[in-house]
Amino acid sequence: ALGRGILYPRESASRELKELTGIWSFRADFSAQRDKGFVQRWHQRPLRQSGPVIDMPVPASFNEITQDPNLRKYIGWVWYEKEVLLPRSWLLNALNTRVVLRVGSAHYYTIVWVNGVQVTQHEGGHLPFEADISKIVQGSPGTPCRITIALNNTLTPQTLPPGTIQFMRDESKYPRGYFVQNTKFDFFNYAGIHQPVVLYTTPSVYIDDITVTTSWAGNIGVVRYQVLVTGGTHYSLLLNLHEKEGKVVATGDGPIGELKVVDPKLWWPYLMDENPGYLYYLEVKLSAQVGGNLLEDVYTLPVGIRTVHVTSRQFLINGQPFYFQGVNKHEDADIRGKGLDWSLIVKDFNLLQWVGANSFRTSHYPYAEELMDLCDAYGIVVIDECPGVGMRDPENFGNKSLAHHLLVMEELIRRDKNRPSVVMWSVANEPASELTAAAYYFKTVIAHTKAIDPTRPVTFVSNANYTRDRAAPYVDVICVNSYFSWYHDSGHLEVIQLQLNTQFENWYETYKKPIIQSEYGADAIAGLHNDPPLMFSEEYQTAVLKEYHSAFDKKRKEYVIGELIWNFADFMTDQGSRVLGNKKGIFTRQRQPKAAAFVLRDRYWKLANESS
Ligand code: BDP
Repeated sequence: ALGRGILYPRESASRELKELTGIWSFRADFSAQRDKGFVQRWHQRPLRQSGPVIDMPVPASFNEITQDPNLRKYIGWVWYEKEVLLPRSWLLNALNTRVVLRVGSAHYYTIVWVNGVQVTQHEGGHLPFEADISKIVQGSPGTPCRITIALNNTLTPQTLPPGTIQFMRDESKYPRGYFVQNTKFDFFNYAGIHQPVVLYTTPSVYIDDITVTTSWAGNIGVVRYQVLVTGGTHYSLLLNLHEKEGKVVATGDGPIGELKVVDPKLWWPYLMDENPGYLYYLEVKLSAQVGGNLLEDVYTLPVGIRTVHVTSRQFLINGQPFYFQGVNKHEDADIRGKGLDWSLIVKDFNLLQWVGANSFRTSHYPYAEELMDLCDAYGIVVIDECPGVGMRDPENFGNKSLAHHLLVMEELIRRDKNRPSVVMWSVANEPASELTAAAYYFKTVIAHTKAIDPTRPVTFVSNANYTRDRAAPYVDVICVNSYFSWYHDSGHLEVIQLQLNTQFENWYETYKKPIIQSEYGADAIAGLHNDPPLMFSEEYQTAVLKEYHSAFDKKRKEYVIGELIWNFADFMTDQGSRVLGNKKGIFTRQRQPKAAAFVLRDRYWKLANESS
């Protein structure tokens, strides 16, 4: 277990926050071994003194910011740096202030220095990490705080997602030392500091983590809480649960307890209630005595009261059958790549609501906390997926991969465990689950996930044959992807209903578990038309969708519990067989609707009206 928390940094009466969003200095290490930065110790002096630096926005992927094709496809170490001045009150250790540096996410392997001293390192993109830097910055008040972040986007068979580096040694064909990164997943391996870097303060005795689980019975809602305090042992805790406008509905004290709410307003998904995504706020107040001083720490956590259960045929939220009418997304957009972008986030929520989607899967990695917050607030249900994608080779199922996979699940659950929107964990997408090694591997990953979070079902997304899938026995919900009349029987729309029906029946008869169609779709290049429908035209994409929908409707009232279109929007991939990326979006990459978006919109609103 990780032993400590990673609460989202929020300002409060006891906590200040400084966002380091904006322009950082940047230098990619183009030396043959990519090791010049370490040999020359670039972190020891300001980066600009090491050689030429360029301006780089944070958060953003670095790949598409400049006109340099070599930076777009760069593999290896890149260096970022920012100098900041800290307020005097942060620097006087007499005030028992703790200064923390937090990176929302950086892809992939990251080392962080402050004023030349290494403060942390982290493996894996998408998830946050932090370091207490008080000792370093408080030693030298008045000097700027120089934050250096080196990150390496190289993927190996043991990373998540995995990849391989291939050296091209034939010097009659490739320049000396030439290498490429190969991956088996279908999106561009954007890299950089993708989510905000912040500095924040807490008192030296502080609220380190909060875990809540919720339930309700009759007219009583129950919020069970556990608070982890770090930095001291003599403290007291007071808690209250209040409504947005401040009305307190329950109070408690101590690190573990239960709050009871009379006539609770439950957290309901979008379209299931007039007021979806209802949140209460759990305010935790810590008081501690440190050397004659009274310290106080305050942290407020949004809480939604809801339950999740899975039966052999249904997915129940608050005891009501829930049908996932949703999408798969990517963190992907022009210019910024996978970097957090508020305009894009809010636009995407508007589009989700417009299309009538009540849910999405975070294909194929965890998404930004800022976006997850809106899922909680709008009632958009989330299947929270880890970066287990492109695991197609036996080397991806060894002990080292497994140990890392378990750690990633711990980090993901630690970050998202309190979110009412998250109703299920997905531990992988389309792994080679027919391999012998996959059986033990996924049995272990799924058991570990359930041990850390016993409150949520667990799945992974399969595209294996139902008779040969060795991981499916361990999941609560079967998630299957299929591309009938696309990758198989290309152009033959008439096979879809038959094949989909067979697929559903085979899986259900084998496992007696509810099934989500976790991907289906077809590429369409916006503006390309052909009737009769031909592949890549908007007409073909809509025709594929309609065939799938007819088949869903036959099994929907039985055990098919959801449909997630592939994909919400067009997105960038590696170069190869794709035309400037994957075009299976119902929206373009710029978020304009294709004909398929209107088809899905009609369907989703019809389903919503049927069930209300
Ligand atoms: C599925 C993958 C997804 C791809 C999609 C496709 O899960 O990442 O983008 O196919 O080929 O197999 O469009």
